[in-house]
Amino acid sequence: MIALAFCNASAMRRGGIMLQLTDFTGRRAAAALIAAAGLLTGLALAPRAHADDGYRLWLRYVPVHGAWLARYRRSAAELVPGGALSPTLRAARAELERGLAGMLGRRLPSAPSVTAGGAILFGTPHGSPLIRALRLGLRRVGREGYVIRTITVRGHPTTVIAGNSEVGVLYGAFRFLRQIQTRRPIDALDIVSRPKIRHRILDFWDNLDGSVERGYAGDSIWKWDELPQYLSPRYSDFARACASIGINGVVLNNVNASPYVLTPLYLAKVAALAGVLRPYGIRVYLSVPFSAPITVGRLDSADPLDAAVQAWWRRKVAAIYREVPGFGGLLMKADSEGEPGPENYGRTQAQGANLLARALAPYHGILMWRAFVYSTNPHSEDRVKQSYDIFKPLDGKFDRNVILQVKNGPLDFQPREPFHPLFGAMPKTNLMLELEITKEYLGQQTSLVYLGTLFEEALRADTWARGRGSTVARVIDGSLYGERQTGIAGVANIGSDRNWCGSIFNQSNWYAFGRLAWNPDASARAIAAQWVRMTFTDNPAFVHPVVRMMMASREAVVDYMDPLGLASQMAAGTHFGPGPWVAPGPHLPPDWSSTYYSRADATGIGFDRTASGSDAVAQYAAHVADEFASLRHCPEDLLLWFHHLPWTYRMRSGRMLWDSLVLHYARGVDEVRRMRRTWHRLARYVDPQRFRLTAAFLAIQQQDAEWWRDASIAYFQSISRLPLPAGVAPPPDPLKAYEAFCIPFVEGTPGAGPACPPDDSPVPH
Ligand code: GCW
Repeated sequence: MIALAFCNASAMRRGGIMLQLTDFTGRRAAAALIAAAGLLTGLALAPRAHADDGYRLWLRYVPVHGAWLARYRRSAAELVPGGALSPTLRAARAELERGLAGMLGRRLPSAPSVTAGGAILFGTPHGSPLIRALRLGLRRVGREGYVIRTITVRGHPTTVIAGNSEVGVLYGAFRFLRQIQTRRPIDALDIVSRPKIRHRILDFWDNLDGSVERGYAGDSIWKWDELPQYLSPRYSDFARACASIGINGVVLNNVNASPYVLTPLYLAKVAALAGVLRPYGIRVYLSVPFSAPITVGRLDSADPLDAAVQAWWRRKVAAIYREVPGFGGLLMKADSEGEPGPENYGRTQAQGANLLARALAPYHGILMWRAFVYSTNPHSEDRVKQSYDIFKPLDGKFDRNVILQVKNGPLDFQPREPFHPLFGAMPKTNLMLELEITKEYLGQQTSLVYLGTLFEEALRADTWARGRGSTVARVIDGSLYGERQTGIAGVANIGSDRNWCGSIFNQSNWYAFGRLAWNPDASARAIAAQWVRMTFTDNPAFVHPVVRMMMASREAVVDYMDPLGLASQMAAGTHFGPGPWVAPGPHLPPDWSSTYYSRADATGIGFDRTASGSDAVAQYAAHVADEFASLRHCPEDLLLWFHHLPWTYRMRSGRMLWDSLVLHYARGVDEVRRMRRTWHRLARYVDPQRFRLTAAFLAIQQQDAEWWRDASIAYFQSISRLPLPAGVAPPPDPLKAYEAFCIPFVEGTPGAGPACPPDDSPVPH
């Protein structure tokens, strides 16, 4: 059959959206035809919406119409800067001008003082005697917070946007604009806000050669070859987007760090970037390799107790601060995945961390030391226990400017993991949370997966360290143990793609990260709704179904990839697509394989982490350990993470475990189908460009989801030997076809990708 259709899943993934004439038969053809038809119907319905390439993110500032417009115009008539315009206040003014001109359709005049109703006065009490005299109670908002209040000044109703620092004012300006973007009143404001977490950081895994490890949005946005002479306008647009959600730090380079970043050649480039980001309240940080004293400093050791090594780091850090005023500090991945570390010298992680922390301390710099430390030891009984075992005994041994950066789960950013047992277990150590915004394990660039719910789940997890309510959020915002160096990091999903994140919906994950970093108690649903309003439209006929779709999207991916607490079932290396059959081999350590985690055999499936197995449950506080260890109380969505169970085990629903597993895979695919249907109904509310991109990506996601479902069912059925539950169709291809199928190149995968011999056999359905 000749049809206008998408090409096969793999080619489509790697080639982006391709419509092409191709010759094939089968289910995919039908699906693709339906997709194409849906697309055309959608386009026919679309109004004359302007093309939008997604560059403006959630800062689109499109015109307001109707009653709101008149209302807003009354309250926004002139801009009054409170005091001299520093670069930061200038950025605030520029944003207010841009946003209000876009939304209210007129350029606001600037006035030296309040002269009319509807003035917007912005500044700090330090810069403006008028703001000082207003007694806004700014002490409550700390260094970075803000107050926005409607107040009468010289008889005129005025909006005051004030903070103790200029960056607080900038944050307030964005907050004020958001009020309009989301159609909230602005004529009687009394908003008080301050961030609950001090260091709100994006970690870029960007290499100096322009590639991005686990990046699915093109190359790095940092153009090292052009720096320091040319500063792309993208840098300041990036900074605006970050400031709009309160992000105040950026680690520029990959944790698998190149030593070159510490050389004068690159430090000059770093300084240039820092200069662009500084007015937006963003500090720059660098990842560095532990071996830098050897590779860059030509010493013969990097031993943290060696005086020459200590002196080298002191000199290097001093040079960085000379070159980059306001530099934030360093990030270190040591003793992990081949990276050197203190272990090479028989020293502890704390000795390694304190080496750098002491060099940074005179400048108030921080050292973020990653807890993602493990050795791929074939004899280790349970990889997920390693980080706790290494760090827990070191509690209290780290200097005050060290923050231990802990991934949300004990394994590695899987679609679902229990919280990392270090949270709550290190009362005498600063702990920050590391989340992955880039969707390495969640479908990468094309899948629509809103991570707000995953982040929320991680933050709300209750460690029970000091009784009920000792959530991860309380650990990292310092309210549980009173740390002052609090932090949260997200591995960025930003690249050189015009739309920044590879897809429109991936932008929501950057947004959600920033909002939750500011307030870890915020609701993922409310954040999604705000994002949709600002990114697309305020029309409830669009907002509600799209928010529903986003809220269900992460569970869908869990269902079709790793249901019931399974983890790490993907293809090795690329981390894209199913690979439940991946077993340890001469070049693959056990804990990089899938079978190590599923432990599927004739007797059943799952990893026994109770006392009869690896006893990883014992790393949690007693209440949590008991819950996870008990079959009655263990959440079913983590069941196979903690228990090895017979295929015939009865779930709470009364269903057999095997049936339940299969139904989860099917449910995940069904949800993606529903997402596609929802999207196709909404064409009339979206410009054709963003509509089409999203529609095509959802079609890809459906194919990926079916591939995951079919391959996983085929594999596990070969082990369980049980029939499929009623209503579930058998996988269309034999297991060996799925096993043989291999995608050689995947964006963002380090190296050349896995060894995939060129294969001439047909792509599985
Ligand atoms: O999940 C793994 C990724 C690696 C990454 C590592 C880490 C930067 O597959 O690409 O390396 O985590 O977090 O250090």
